[in-house]
Amino acid sequence: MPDLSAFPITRKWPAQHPERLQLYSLPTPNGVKVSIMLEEIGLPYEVHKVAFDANDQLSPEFLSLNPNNKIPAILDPQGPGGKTLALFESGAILVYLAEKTGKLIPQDPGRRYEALQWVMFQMGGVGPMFGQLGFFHKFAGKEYEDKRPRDRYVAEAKRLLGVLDRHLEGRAWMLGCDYGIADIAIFPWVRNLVGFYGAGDLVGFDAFKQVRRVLDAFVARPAVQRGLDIPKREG
Ligand SMILES: N[C@@H](CCC(=O)N[C@@H](CS)C(=O)NCC(=O)O)C(=O)O
Repeated sequence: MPDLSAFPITRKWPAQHPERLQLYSLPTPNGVKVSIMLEEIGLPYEVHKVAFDANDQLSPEFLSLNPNNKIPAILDPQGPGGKTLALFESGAILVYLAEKTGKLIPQDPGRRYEALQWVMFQMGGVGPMFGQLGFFHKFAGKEYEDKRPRDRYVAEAKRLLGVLDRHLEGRAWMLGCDYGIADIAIFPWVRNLVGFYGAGDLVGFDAFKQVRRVLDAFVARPAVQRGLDIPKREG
């Protein structure tokens, strides 16, 4: 049985199954990337809720695993070389899990870089830009009189949706026939933009027909449905 006691995070969130991968998360667009991935690949894991309303992400125990105070983060007791691996940043976790299991990433080296390219596109573009749009449209930033910051992120979100829409023309998923980590990185953010942020009209989402088609196919996957609610919301 692996001993995780050297990891201070396990003092606040004790592992009931220390032999399993430990996930520290919430069902946000970054959090669900990892729960969806784990549901898709069928790797046993134990999930721990990091409650933002209690500022759990700022606790010393959480910061010991991710000094950047953001979910998701993992501890994998069966990491490389049989050692426990602590990891944060959802993109890095997706790549790690895909390579660990040989699932949802192409084995062909060129295609593998294509998958990484789209994961980076999400991490550096879609996530940060849609996130800022959410701030200026739904959260505190909506009170700002000056609408230029909001409009800047609306324009950038539209541009990114256009890139995706043109790329998805004639493709089932980001890499064509092969569903994988690029889709798992991107589509929780698209869903959040039109769902939780309620920004569909603002970005003219109806015009992005290919993005809509793939979003619908993504959300219809049983593993995605399960992953979107992990850890379970209360009520
Ligand atoms: N680049 C990071 C971003 C993670 C991130 O922004 N997580 C948000 C939730 S979606 C968070 O933990 N926010 C808490 C905070 O900022 O205090 C990743 O992809 O893992």
